[in-house]
Amino acid sequence: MNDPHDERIILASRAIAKSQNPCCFSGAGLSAPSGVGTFRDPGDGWWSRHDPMKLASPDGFAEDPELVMKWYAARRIQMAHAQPNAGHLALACRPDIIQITQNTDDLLKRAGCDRLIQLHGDITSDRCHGNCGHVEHVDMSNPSLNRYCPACSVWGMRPTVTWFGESLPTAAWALAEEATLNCDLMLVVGTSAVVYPAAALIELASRAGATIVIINSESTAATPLADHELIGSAEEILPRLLGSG
Ligand code: BJW
Repeated sequence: MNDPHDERIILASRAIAKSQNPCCFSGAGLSAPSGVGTFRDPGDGWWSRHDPMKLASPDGFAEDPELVMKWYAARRIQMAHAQPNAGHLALACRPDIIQITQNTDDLLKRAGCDRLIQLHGDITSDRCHGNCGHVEHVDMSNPSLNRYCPACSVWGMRPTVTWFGESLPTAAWALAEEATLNCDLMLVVGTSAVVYPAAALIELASRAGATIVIINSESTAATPLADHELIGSAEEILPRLLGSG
């Protein structure tokens, strides 16, 4: 008897093969098999152990900058030891797929994805919180902790990522909206789809008529929008779906 999971993968593969203009919208679940922590997985997600507003908001940084930078240092060291997994590599084998990611790690980049839009910034650099524009590359295996901005002396340097209450990087958002409106199929990989405005891209793609293919270890807030939903690990499903495994 045919495995219904295999049949679902075959049907979704056919939709991808027919697509002229595919894009991929990803989240922390894509990097989870590489050993990078997710935010909302019960038990081991960061937000099930810590208050997100204390670690990922301007108010949290103002209140306890040492706590915030220590948390980022721990994540950066975790990422420095991580390698792209089979999911990242399968996506990199398809340069026609524009990558829109909420992930701030560099695993898609290291896998070889060139058409990459990072909606929540890039954890591999720090920028001046005072907005003088100074940016510094971070040694991910030995990240710096709190320091004043060396360019304008304002307190202090912080990760070049988007925190709660902050606007998304304007250029990245514009590119993501354009890619979403132009795509005829969107892969939605490893995201709980609860953080806005990023999650609104799935609704935008769906309303514009794109086929939505979700790959996630469980159902999510985006499930009602799915034309194809494949429940399982991204590193196992993506290579099969994209013909590289
Ligand atoms: C697997 C797997 C495997 C595991 N295989 N799958 C409209 C409505 C409601 C609220 C708002 C709204 N508009 C704005 C808001 C407020 C807020 C928001 O959305 N809050 C909601 C959470 C309630 N949004 C914002 O504040 C945003 N800014 C903004 O809107 O600016 C305008 C504004 C200005 C002023 C005032 C108000 C608004 C900014 C959002 C910033 C998000 N920042 C973070 C942390 C920083 C980045 C970093 O340090 O790296 O970004 S939070 C965190 O969530 C991170 C992620 O990018 C983001 C999304 O998480 P993601 O990727 O979906 O991960 P998880 O953990 O949630 O899900 C993982 C999934 O994978 C799970 O489903 C697993 O099952 C699955 N999985 N292993 C496949 N192997």
